[in-house]
Amino acid sequence: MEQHQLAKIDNAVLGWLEEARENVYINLQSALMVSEKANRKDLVTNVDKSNEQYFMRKIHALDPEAQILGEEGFGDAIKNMQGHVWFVDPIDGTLNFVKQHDDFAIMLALYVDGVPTMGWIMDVDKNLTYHGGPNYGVFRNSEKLIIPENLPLSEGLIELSGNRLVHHQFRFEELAEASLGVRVIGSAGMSFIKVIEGKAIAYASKMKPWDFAAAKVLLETLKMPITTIDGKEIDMLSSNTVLGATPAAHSDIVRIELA
Ligand code: 2AM
Ligand code: CA
Ligand code: CA
Repeated sequence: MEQHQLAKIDNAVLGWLEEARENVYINLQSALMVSEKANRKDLVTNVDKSNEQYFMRKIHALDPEAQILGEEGFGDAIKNMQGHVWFVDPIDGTLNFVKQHDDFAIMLALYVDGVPTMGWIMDVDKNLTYHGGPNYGVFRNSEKLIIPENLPLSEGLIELSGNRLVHHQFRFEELAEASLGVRVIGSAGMSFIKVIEGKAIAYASKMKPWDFAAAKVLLETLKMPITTIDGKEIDMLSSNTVLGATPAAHSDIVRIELA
């Protein structure tokens, strides 16, 4: 897609994100409606649902032919990556949203015939949106971001998932020992932001497509690899154990995981 088309889509999505953020704070003034999905740690609120429905309406109006994959099920049952495919995570880090009212994100991504094209991750509490793509650049609000320093695992902080620790996925002790330290935020989007900004050298977790779709666009644009934890290409239509990192840390971590 050409730059002016990407800019038009970017401006539209940035407007939707502002509206969705307003919806978050309006609802935080009253009691949230919280319910459990798969288990007591897997929550959904009325805001997750209303944000997703809002994005569905807006995407359909902007891009009528598109297929949309949304976490809360208001989108389409997608079988392939042909044409325009949008990914929507209406609130990422719902436990943080409910318990902390901060460290949660809203994420969208656009792929065209399987090619990562544009991604958006909004840190809702700080009102910072990380957005862009390979033919566009990566921005934090209006500020262009540069490629983070290519630090190895031994020289950086690694973001991991608390749930994966509980379930003994990853060689957690070895990664913790080999890095400068482990950080656990509780939101895939917020963890990926740390990597995008060069504050952490890697993030790894088992994730669904809407958890990693935007980050894949943004990290690859910043020349950072994002693959499965054993270094293979990600399947965009299923759960994957995903690793996004600086090139140096990526090979360090894959080596540890495959050892
Ligand atoms: P969510 O809040 O949108 O569900 C927290 O550990 C991070 O992992 C959040 O980004 C959360 O997204 C995501 N997450 C929670 N449960 C998950 C699951 N069963 N599979 C994949 N990702 C999950
Ligand atoms: Ca999520
Ligand atoms: Ca979510």
